[in-house]
Amino acid sequence: MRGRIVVRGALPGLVGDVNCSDGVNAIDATLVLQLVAGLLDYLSCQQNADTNLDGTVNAIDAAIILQFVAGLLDTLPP
Ligand SMILES: [Ca+2]
Repeated sequence: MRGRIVVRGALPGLVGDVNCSDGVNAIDATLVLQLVAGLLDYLSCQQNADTNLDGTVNAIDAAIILQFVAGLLDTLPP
């Protein structure tokens, strides 16, 4: 589309919502694991994947999402 610049990943989003669904659930954890395993090249809202804000996306972030979904964590980031 001419004359239009779309910048994805620059807007702040809901931490843990890696598929831009406006919610955080086990699907987000699954997507993070698929990214880490190399099954996916990127996530729709990958900027929300670093749930512990340590600068990397790994299985720990998926575990944190699941802990949040299970009610073990009150907030994301924890
Ligand atoms: Ca992280």
